[in-house]
Amino acid sequence: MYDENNRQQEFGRLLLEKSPQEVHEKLHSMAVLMTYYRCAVLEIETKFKVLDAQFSLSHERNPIESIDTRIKSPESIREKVERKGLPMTTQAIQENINDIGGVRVICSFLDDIYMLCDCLLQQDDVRLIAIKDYIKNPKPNGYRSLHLIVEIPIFLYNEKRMVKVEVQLRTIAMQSWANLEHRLRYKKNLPPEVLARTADTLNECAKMSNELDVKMQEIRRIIEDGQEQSD
Ligand code: 0O2
Repeated sequence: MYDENNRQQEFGRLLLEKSPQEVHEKLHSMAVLMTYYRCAVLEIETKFKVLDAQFSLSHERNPIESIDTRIKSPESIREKVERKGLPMTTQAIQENINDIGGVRVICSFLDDIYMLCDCLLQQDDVRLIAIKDYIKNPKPNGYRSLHLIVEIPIFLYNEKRMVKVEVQLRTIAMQSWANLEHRLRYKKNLPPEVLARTADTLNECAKMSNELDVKMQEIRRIIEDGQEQSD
């Protein structure tokens, strides 16, 4: 880990050494890196689309409501690199920032989240780096979602590269809560008293959205059981 001194030295050195050629090279290497993440995100998105299509053929229903993909913005990468006290180099970024490529999968039901997670992790080109289960262990503010950091190969014309992608799996109810919370409070630097005044209600809403997920799951189980009996 770089400390503040190292970081300042690095910035100083860059300023002194910076020539148009160097700036061009730095920008180019960053653009190349972002292309790798874009390819990896495409690969993961396709894997989920394939699972959804296959599941819809065999079970006549789609476990996935929608898939969003994103590449972290340069400002957001810089903010995270600085927060972690790292140098702004492509190597440090690749080794330490795991969520540059992001895939968010919105599922119909709670069970679908874990089913899709298992299906993805069973694939032999997918390596699990980390898992955070904010569904079983919600964040103190109520945030729920299943987060995976996975590494997959991308095949370029002259090489194979391993690239990390963050996958977030959540239900429609979790997505609605997270969207609104993101808009209202997430990283907003609000005064502590405002955070305190809204915390309980926000948590209550998270619990209600969890109840909704559990009840909808139960309704689906009853319907599926009923269908099996009538077949
Ligand atoms: P944005 O704006 O959505 O891109 P780490 O990567 O382990 O060093 P980090 O990034 O805090 O630490 O990991 P974590 O906890 O897994 O969170 C990553 C992402 O989850 C966030 O990305 C959000 O998308 C989402 N998230 C986490 N906590 C919350 C929350 O309390 N509310 C909402 N709405 N979303 C949350 P970014 O890059 O922080 O933000």
